[in-house]
Amino acid sequence: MKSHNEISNFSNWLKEEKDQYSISVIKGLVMDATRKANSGHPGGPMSCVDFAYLLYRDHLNFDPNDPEWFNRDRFILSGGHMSMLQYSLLLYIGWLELDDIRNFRQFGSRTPGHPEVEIPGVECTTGPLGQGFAMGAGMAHAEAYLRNLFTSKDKNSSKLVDHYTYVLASDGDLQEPVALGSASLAGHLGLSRLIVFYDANSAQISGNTDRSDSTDYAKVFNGFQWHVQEIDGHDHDQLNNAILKAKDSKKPSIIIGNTIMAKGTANMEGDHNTHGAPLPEDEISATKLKLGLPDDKFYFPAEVKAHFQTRFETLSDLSGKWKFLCDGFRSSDQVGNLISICLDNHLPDTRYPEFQSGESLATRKAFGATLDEYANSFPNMIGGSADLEPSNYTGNFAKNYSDFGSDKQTGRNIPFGVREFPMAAMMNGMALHGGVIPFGGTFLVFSDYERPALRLSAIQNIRVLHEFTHDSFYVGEDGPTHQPIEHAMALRTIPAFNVFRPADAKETAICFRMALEEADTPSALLLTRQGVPIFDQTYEELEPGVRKGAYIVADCNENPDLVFIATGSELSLALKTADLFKDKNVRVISMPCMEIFERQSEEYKKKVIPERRCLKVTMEAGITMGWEKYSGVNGLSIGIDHYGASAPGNQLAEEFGFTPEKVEKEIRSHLDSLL
Ligand SMILES: Cc1ncc(C[n+]2csc(CCOP(=O)(O)OP(=O)(O)O)c2C)c(N)n1
Ligand SMILES: [Mg+2]
Repeated sequence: MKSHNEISNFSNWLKEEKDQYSISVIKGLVMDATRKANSGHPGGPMSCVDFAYLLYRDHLNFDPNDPEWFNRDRFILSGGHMSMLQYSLLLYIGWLELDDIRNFRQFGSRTPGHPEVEIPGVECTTGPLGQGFAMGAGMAHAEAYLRNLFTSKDKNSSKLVDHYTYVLASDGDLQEPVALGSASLAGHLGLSRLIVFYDANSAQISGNTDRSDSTDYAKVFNGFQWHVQEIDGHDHDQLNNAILKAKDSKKPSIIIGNTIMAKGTANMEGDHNTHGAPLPEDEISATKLKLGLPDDKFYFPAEVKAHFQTRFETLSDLSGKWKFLCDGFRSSDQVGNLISICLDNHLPDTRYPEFQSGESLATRKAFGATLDEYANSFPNMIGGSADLEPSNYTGNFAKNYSDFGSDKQTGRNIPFGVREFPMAAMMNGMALHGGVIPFGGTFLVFSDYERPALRLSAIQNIRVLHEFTHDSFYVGEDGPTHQPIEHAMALRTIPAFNVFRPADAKETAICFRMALEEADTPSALLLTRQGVPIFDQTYEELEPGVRKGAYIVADCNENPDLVFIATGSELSLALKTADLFKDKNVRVISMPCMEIFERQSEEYKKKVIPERRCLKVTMEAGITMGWEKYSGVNGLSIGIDHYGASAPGNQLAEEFGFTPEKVEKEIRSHLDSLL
């Protein structure tokens, strides 16, 4: 093995020797950064750096001068704990500096504990194992859809989107069901440009993987309809060949790389204790000696950087040609329009669907009608339901725009199957890829299955649209397992996540539009199974109020004695209850989105919800916790703080006190108690 003593002669080394040495330098950086931070994960990066280095050095397409170049290959480090591996490669590219590496895991640094999407060259925030894999599948889906969409308009435009998506997954990633669920779907959908390298180092935090896992992943992925290769993950020829074969495959590919934990260390190879703790100083020194590195901290010779960058000219040419091609297409009718919507993120003009005032319509049906209207002008809108298509009213969309499938990748409906968590995580990948606006539907009660991905969408500030129907005990006969209770408020506890609970069909359409316009925020629309009355007001009359998150729907002439604040189906309950209070001044407020209301000026908020003494009553068919914020001291929250029951919804409304008469009684007795 070559050593630093010979580096003055670096240009005469064989490529293989230069590569091997560059890999050793990364190992040195990983050991030094984790040691200096006194935290981090050296073992994993040292086991899969052979793959990652060769991929970046010889295969991955990117524009060295533009980390955001649209047609770049995507690389996702699903095992985000191995962040120092990715940061080292970004240092080699030049998107990070050596000082960033020295500041590993420090406040405000560009090298946080786990990769975060804001860092140039990092495609998504990873750390929660399994989700990076699923986001990779989502990115590969977005790529396949866009490639086929462009090609269908003009086959010369097929080169506008035609990249690969690489995922580096660890043992823990594959043990997570979300990875397997998305792998199953990716195989079925034929996402052929998805390439996963599995770092099978047989070690994880608590010991060797054989304590908890005896899965034959080759068999599993074969069964998932993937192209499977199993190789020695340290053998460079095998790695290069496997990557080339994977690119050629018509199926998604997994390269199972058998590797050794902490490969190259002096005395700790294979030791699971290297997973999450810096190596001891003497082990670092001994390892550097073994690898031919000087015993310096953060050693990063210019020769290594230059060797890594020899492909940069070709890469710059590639993106330059792409930009030329793209500019040429901008003036063309069809492809130009797609570029404007998908690549430049222009929201096309649309109309709201017409709804008949005075009639009753479930807001889930209003969502379906709005989706049909919008899908027309938004070719970038793709998505579907986790096998609740008839209930979610996405069936028309599926009929009009076909299922996406391995033989029809222009299809816009994604038949997710009963895979809620993979759906939500893949949607995140699609949104991060860009070019598409993903939506996904299921029952509100199953939003719990998606929750980790909802949180990750909010952390990443991305636009995903979740449709959650059957939003209260009014679901009825299916019983308590299907009746959300704590879910609306539980979703509202996720920071930077919009929860819309529209009160009628027109509010639903406006909230849908708002969710699309919130380009940096994920949204959930909570929708009724049962019919609710459609407002008399026109869209023009409603829109300014809805856009503020909460607004006065019905008011009194004088200062109100009672202020009702309601969401969704409880707005009509509030209005009917108000009619029973002829002896009081009542104001009724619709609050379709608490988060957006909170963003309004103090002046507006006080105008809508007065500070002066009056009884504030909130109404939502869910838990009351959280509503005290608006009902205040001595206020009243009408809700349900226990599980539901199996019975027709209207009967449950009687039982649970959700009729105007019962609410009136509760309010009057509350008023009495305050005397
Ligand atoms: C969902 C989730 N659960 C738990 C963790 C904590 N954690 C981080 S890495 C890891 C397992 C590490 O094993 P492996 O994936 O094989 O990585 P290696 O030790 O090979 O680097 C765990 C449990 C996590 N990051 N995400
Ligand atoms: Mg492992």
